[in-house]
Amino acid sequence: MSSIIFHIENGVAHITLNRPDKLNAFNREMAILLQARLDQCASLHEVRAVRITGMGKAFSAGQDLSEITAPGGPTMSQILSEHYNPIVKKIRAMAKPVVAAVNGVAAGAGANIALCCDIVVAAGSASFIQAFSRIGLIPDSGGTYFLPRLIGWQKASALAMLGDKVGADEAERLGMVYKVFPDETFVAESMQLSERLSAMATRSLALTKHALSRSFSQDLDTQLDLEDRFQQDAALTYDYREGVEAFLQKRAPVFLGK
Ligand code: T3D
Repeated sequence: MSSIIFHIENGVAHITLNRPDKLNAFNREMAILLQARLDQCASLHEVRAVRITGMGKAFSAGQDLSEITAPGGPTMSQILSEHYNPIVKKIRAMAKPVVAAVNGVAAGAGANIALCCDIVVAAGSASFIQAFSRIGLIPDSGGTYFLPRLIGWQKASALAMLGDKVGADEAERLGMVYKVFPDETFVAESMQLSERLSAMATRSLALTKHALSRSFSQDLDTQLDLEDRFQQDAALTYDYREGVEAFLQKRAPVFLGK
């Protein structure tokens, strides 16, 4: 069985991290396979949203710590430059919404890969741990970038330094998570949300994603100019014409992602 399970349904690419015996901890194979699947998602027109989740009771326990101590295991530099950094960059560059459906514990790089997604939803029993400080490391996989932006400097400092476990409800309250669904309905509700995104005007969602990403490093004037350019781009799409026409005809729009 592959360490990444992949299928496409109703416009959604479902990516499942599949090393349940290791709480879906990342080894080199899983990281490289995930990158290949993300590339596929980016290039296939039929994929209009991506949902990433974990098999079994965890989302991901981060780096497989047995791999780094094994003879011939990847070096620290390889782990970041060849495994996690490309994953985070591919998720952020993807011109489609990426949903992290956090089904259980998300620790270390597993937590930060979830947090770099566009929308993070969690099962009631899920939790997040910046586990790095517990083993003498610093948050990687974008943790020092996304965490303070999501929850503010103070909370980010405390969680990164103390490595405390944050339950799903607290993660929602802090702003790490968009919504928490009860365990019993989590799969259905997180799939529904992903399918809702896949039926929307894909180009407008991509432009929204990129505009929001840029907003943290630009002043207001520059951001207003960017919105002007991006809006003109969105206005050239079939989906924009369809959205306006459907509104005027008092019917539901049928967006085609073009
Ligand atoms: O060199 C580098 O490391 C650079 C890369 C950095 C990126 C990172 O992600 S660093 C952070 C790495 N992750 C961690 O430190 C988390 C380690 N895991 C835990 O703290 C706990 O397992 C959890 C809090 C995630 C879950 O706790 P619990 O009690 O639900 O499960 P458990 O009993 O600890 O784990 C279940 C099994 O999964 C167990 O194996 P066993 O005893 O049943 O054979 C455990 O060893 C294994 N496991 C859990 N996490 C990892 C792991 N095996 C390898 N690597 C793991 N990260």
